[in-house]
Amino acid sequence: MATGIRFVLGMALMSLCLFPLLSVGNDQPSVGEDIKQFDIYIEQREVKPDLSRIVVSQGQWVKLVWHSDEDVDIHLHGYDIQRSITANEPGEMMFKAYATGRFSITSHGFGEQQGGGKKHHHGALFYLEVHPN
Ligand SMILES: [Cu+2]
Repeated sequence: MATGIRFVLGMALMSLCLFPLLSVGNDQPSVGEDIKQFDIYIEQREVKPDLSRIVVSQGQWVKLVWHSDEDVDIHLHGYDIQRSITANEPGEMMFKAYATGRFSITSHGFGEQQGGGKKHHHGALFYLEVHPN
């Protein structure tokens, strides 16, 4: 009985260990890998309903789907991912949460993107928290 359980645990641990090796250099999830999706709505330059943070576990695939009533560039700091979101068109940002920590997600210039000097909105829209397993 006990050895049976130990065997199952061993297999589970082994697959956990092998998975990162298999997915190195892959920016797409493998078939069957779980993706956590969050839909984020921006209205009048604010996230609605109010959102302070998104919490995921390390190694989790995350898909942020942005809905904005205005053109905006979104920047996930730390992971340094940027996406230009078009007004009223869902925009996706997908990544694997490989690094733990707290990362701010900011907007770079709502609409007024002429002249090269994009405005960096200093207040974060919200934070991504990646907790260790
Ligand atoms: Cu930024």
